[in-house]
Amino acid sequence: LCRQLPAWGRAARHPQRPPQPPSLPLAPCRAFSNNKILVELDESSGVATMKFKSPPVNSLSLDFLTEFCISLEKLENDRACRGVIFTSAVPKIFSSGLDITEMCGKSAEHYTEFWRAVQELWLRLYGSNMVTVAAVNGSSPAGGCLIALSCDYRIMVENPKFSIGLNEAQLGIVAPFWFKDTFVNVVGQRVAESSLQLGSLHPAPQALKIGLVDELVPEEKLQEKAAAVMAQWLALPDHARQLTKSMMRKAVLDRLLAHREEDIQHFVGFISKESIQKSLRMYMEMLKKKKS
Ligand code: CO8
Repeated sequence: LCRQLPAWGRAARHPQRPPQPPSLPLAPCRAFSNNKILVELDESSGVATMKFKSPPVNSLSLDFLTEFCISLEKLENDRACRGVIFTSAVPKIFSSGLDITEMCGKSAEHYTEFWRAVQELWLRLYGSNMVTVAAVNGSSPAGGCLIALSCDYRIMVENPKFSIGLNEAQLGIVAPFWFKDTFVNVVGQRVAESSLQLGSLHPAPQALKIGLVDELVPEEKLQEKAAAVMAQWLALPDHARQLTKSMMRKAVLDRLLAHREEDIQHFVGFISKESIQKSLRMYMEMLKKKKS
């Protein structure tokens, strides 16, 4: 792909890099992996794939969040990388959202560290200079939905059994303002308002209808489609795309940056309440009962 791009396409993000002559051999694919995330970077296209591999449900534990942020930072600083596709290596699940066990029965210090890591993930992903595409190959509630919403483009497998949405209200908790802002920026005020109040999880066809995802594809076409979308986005000059993205997202990012400590305090106070702890315990029990 990089060979086909005009010189400005690749050079813009890193003006010091000279345009690649067409006769260069294709660069190899580099991979790095830690416990919960696998990253493969195809240097010839400049596209990395980040695969979540934390069974059973890719829940966003503190370890997962930390690995995610480190991986994203590595790619952001890698001159060979211009775009990232996010997908899951766990069948039927993209991500089950924040790991509820991280929010139950822990200390205020733990909640503080956990919430800072959640903020960090969003700040890095929503503010990324790279093109970000979510290839949603399974259910994606709450924090999983936030990851998809924070990308530039969302493609979901057309299976109506897979659902996506910010369902926090169903757990008796409230999506923070920056989850809400990200959601509104994708689906608009009216849809976000009802969807958030009802804690709706939208089956894939409905998610497409309300604009929560950009398109649906059969599972076997997902990676191919994600690569095609990525190529389309990467065909533009990086600097123009990046400045436009920043113009669209800056106000929302700045809002959290300006209130980050307050937001942590709010989360810790809220999640530490006995009534909220009780709701979360009941929800976890409900998940377990559902199985038996
Ligand atoms: N955290 C921790 N454990 C989880 C989570 C989770 N989010 N989701 C599932 N699990 C566990 C289950 O309890 C179960 O554990 P075990 O095997 O020990 O019984 C195991 O993972 C497998 O789960 P299921 O059997 O339910 O797997 P299924 O394949 O049938 O279903 C689903 C997968 C659809 C993902 C289903 O598990 C589900 O709906 N999970 C709950 C998802 C959810 O509601 N997440 C919301 C998390 S909250 C969040 O992300 C934002 C919070 C913002 C906080 C704001 C506060 C101010």
